[in-house]
Amino acid sequence: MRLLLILSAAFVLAAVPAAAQTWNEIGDAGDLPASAQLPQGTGTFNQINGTLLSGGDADMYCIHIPNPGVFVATTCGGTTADTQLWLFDPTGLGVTHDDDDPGGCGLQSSITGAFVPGPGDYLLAVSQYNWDPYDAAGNLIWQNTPFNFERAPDGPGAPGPVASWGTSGFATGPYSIIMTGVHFCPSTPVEHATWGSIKGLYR
Ligand SMILES: [Ca+2]
Ligand SMILES: [Ca+2]
Ligand SMILES: [Ca+2]
Repeated sequence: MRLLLILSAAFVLAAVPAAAQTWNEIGDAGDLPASAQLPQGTGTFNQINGTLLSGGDADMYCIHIPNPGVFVATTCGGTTADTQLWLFDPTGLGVTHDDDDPGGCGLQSSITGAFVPGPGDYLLAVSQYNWDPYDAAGNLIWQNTPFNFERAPDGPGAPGPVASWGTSGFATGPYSIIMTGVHFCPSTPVEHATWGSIKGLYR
């Protein structure tokens, strides 16, 4: 009986790594392509867990979208914080954004593949309201309103890549981003040459 228990425990422990398709933020994820975290794993990628820090925080992660038609990322049910979700291409150009869920879950956020141009590696960012991405000239890449519509970049900074974030952040605390139609990025994402600092963590 005792041996059986030990064997059972060993089996459970062995099964955990294979079942875990979650990434837990390490330290504070960066907010720009050069400092984004590169989650480590293979195959389906279901969830990111992290924390929004006080004073203004955005956390950016690499995700792979194999089929934009089924892509969804949401913080509905994943936090009580007033979040914003953002998707950028690997160079930092804006793809899509939502502040408050169009489906009405509340102040949490949901984005889909509606504006994703094709399969590939993308940068998914979460921030608190109202911590927003700016281009190099200090222009908003997305307008603040309407709050509850998913939108492609529609601000004066829409043509340029994200260069900074601002200017006031309110909500803080833990979050989970629940994802559908997402895989882990490869260890060397396509069109991206600045992952070295993150990869270095795992050597
Ligand atoms: Ca951060
Ligand atoms: Ca929100
Ligand atoms: Ca905003």
